[in-house]
Amino acid sequence: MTRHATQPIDGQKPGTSGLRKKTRVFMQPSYLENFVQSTFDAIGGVRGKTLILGGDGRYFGREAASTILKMAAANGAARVIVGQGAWLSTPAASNLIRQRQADGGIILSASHNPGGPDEDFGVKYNSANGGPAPESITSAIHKRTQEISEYHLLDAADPDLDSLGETPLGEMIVEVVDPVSAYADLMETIFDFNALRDIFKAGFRMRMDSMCAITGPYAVEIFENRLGAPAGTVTHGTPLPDFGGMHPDPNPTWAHELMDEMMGENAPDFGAASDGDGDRNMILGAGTYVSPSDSLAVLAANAHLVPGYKDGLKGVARSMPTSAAADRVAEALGLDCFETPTGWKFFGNLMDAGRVSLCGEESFGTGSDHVREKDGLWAVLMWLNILAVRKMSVAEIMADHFARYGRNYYSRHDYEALPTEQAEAMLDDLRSRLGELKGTQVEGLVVESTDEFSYTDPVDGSIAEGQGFRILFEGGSRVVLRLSGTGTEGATLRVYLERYAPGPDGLDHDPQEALSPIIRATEALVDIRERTGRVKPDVIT
Ligand code: VG1
Ligand code: CO
Repeated sequence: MTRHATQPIDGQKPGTSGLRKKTRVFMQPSYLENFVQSTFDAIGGVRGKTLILGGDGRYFGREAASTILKMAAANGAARVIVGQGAWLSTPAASNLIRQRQADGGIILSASHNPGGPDEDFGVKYNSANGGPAPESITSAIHKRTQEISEYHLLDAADPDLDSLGETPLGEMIVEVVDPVSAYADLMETIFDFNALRDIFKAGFRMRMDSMCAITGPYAVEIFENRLGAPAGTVTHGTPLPDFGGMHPDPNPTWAHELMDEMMGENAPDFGAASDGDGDRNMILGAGTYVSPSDSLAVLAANAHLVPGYKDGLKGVARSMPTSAAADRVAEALGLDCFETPTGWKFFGNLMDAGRVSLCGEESFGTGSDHVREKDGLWAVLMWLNILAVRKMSVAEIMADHFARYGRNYYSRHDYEALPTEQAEAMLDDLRSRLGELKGTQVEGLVVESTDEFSYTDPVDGSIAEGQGFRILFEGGSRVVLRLSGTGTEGATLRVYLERYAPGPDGLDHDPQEALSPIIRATEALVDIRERTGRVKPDVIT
């Protein structure tokens, strides 16, 4: 018996990055099965296909992987390549899809959301290019979840996910691979590992906080084993089902242990952290925090120093709420610069078409066309390689960058778990007033223009509407507001604040202070605190 009758389940609509729900929701009978079968159906079935499967090691990942393998077998798949222990970081999964020329892959992760029976789980489908499925596919999946009547699942024992090698599961081959080696090999083709070995030999000190999530084994292999960094360079390096209670979101709030060390006495030269599934990164120097938007700009300006990009970049892309710091570099280098909606899936077409090689988001995501996902450890290696070549500290590189290009002061304020109706009403109200705001004087600023961001993909012409509200002030400051598409509880309002300082003066202010007129103006225009009853944001990055 491989056919199982089922009924549609409400709410299986993929968000910014796959379907994310409370783990217990995913553990309900048929919940995972419905979504996976709908995914298979929406991509025209998996008969004869090869898929990649793995996740970030969070609670329920192993069980989910077993179920998906039995479903793939019952649906006629030829082969599923799965990371040992059902582990694969998101960029490593993307790499395997491409390297093994698979038809697609399934990633089990809720990324930066906490894990455990009472926390979050997620499932995401990636296409044959290695990138997150575009909206055409995610909407087809959602549509299918609303009409599904049966799923297929092989009646078999749970497959062995721990022994490397091939085993049959029904007619299908399950191939268990080392999750780390192919990815680490790829990194060796991009970066100057000899130069990196030399700086560690000379005493360069680094701290990599893997936050008890998936990058631990990758980071130990790359930094400690292959590059010779001392043991203990990687902290929280063992992936745990509940991330040891950590919230694996690499930002100053959640990676506070690393922050304390990097801002304290005798700090290491360089610090970094990554998220649950290994696609995000935070970059720090001794006493220095690098905002993700600035990190993207620095990588764009220095990429040619890294062997993998020695011939220069094809172009740069950033998500709309990301600061324009990268645009200034692109302009100086004569590169195209694209502005996409939030979510990595919007970069795929640009990379496939060879129009960009570097992409980034303000949410601690940076990556290149070496895979089709953002890539945390890749970003760390980019920085290391640039530091090794320029022989400067992180603080010196930042000061030099700002002196050359000016500084885009930037911050994101998140108001989490708001009642959904309240948050939606607040933004609906803003939408209705948006046209009238032009010319408004508020807190010493004048509103220059407003709009709701809509994106037309330059490659396939597809349109994504309603991607966030933009209020631009005279003089180049702006605020962007949008609701998160990755949360599992109520609504999260994200407020993105930006102000440009051309220099040479005023380049080393505290960002919250530099942005305070825009923060006050936003409050006056949108009334966030009044309407939500919150006195301050939950998370400031
Ligand atoms: C957030 C970020 C977005 C990122 C997405 C997935 O989405 O803002 O930039 O691509 O998470 O990242 P949202 O809709 O909550 O703002 V990951 O590392 O969680 O896959
Ligand atoms: Co992630």
